[in-house]
Amino acid sequence: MRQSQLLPLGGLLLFSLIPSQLGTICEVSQENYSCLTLLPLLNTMINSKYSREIQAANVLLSLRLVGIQDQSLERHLVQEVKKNEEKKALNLTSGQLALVTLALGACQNSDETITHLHLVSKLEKKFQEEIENMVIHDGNPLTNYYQLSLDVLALCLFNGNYSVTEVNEYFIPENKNFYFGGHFSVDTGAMAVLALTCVKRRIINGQIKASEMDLKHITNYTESLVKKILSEKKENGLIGNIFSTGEAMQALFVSSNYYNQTEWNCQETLHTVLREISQGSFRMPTAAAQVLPALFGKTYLDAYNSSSCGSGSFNISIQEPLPIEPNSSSSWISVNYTVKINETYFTNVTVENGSFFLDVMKRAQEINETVFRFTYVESSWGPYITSVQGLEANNNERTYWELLSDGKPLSQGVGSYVVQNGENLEVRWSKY
Ligand code: B12
Repeated sequence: MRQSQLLPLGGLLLFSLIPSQLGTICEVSQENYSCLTLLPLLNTMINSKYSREIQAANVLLSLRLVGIQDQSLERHLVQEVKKNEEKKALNLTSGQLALVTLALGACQNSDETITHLHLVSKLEKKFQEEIENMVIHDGNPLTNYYQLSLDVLALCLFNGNYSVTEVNEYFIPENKNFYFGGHFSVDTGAMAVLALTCVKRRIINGQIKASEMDLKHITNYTESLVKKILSEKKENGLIGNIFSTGEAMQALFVSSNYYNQTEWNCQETLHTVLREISQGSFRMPTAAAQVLPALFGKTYLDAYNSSSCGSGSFNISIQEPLPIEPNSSSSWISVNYTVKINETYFTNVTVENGSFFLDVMKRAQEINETVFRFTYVESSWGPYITSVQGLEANNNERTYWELLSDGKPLSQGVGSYVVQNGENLEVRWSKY
């Protein structure tokens, strides 16, 4: 354990956990938190230097916002992001390109890199393609509204072109794209609040033109989205679930005019998030990257220049991941696995204790290729199931493969959900 190298950062964390610019909304007392609380989170992100591009963009954006610098990590991430952008810019979805733009442009005094790579003008086109797809396909974007919000946010922060009237037309809070299976998506709503807040600030500062009516709509939509976010607040302070809470906090930080202080106890939320961190809930780099800015009182809106980001006057040491000890005394568990389309296909499989959902699917596929064959793509959250029995998920039709355990939807993917003995796992053909 090389903790001595990490102690200076601990000091930094104690200091930074007081989000000064948030006034009375979210004051954190120093005594409540150990200086080592955030180290697992940072280690996850910093050790993600070998990870995929969109993960890299998420991590780079987050570290830059809070002002944590590690030169070699930063170089690696910038290279990764650029390599991806140069090689297959056309393959990036709009939101991926927006994240790349945000990450490379974040906290820099000049936006040289993003200008050089023409990222903003490419993003303008991608955003238009999303709108065109909605016109043709019954209001369904190529991707989703989380990504459209990322698009508007990046275009707004880095002076791209977009139509305020178009934003108003599509970001009505009742739009179906804010809901999955009829349930409001906190992550999506939070990202939209950040985007709309950016646009509103630009209008008020006279940086873009808009009618009185447009401004009024933006204000009303933001207010309504904030209400919906707050209505997803749980008893323990989480908003939505543990993975949406960081971005929901960002949205609430920038929209404090729209609710009164009794409606949200920020300290309670923060306390629960910090407890979850110590319990290892944020082992995925993307999860860690999405929650970190809020813990430092930062939001994606701070990315527009260096003065609004963390100070950046400190360095951190990378703690290499500990080698995983081979499990010599492995035991076996038995789980039930079902694929449900119209019919139900069932099998029982035996896997090693500590296996992931993905291991169960692979084992079932070995048992019966015809019934249990499946495909997946790697994403920033790990493997995403795209087809089972050759039946492909389709955004134009809002279809996907839903993961469930004992009939309840899981809040993790097949690559990170650890299965238990006797569990009833299901992959269900669903509409969102
Ligand atoms: C949109 C969305 C969906 C859409 C994706 C299709 C579409 N139209 O785009 C739908 C509704 C189908 C969906 C499904 C699921 N989702 Co989802 N989704 C999101 C959301 C809101 C935005 C993703 C995005 O576009 N990111 C931005 C782009 C730039 O990044 P990207 O990596 O290129 O995005 C792709 C992947 O994120 C992928 N994806 C979406 N969800 C998930 C979930 C997992 C586990 C994986 C591996 C990939 C993945 O789809 C994106 C578009 O291609 C995020 C919220 C968030 N905070 O990130 C949740 C989120 C990623 N989803 C989540 C979950 C749990 C799921 C499901 C496992 C739910 C379930 N019980 O079935 C399934 C995935 C099952 C599978 N087939 O493998 C969690 C993941 C948490 C975790 N620790 O793993 C998140 C963080 C929401 C939350 N707060 O709980 N999702």
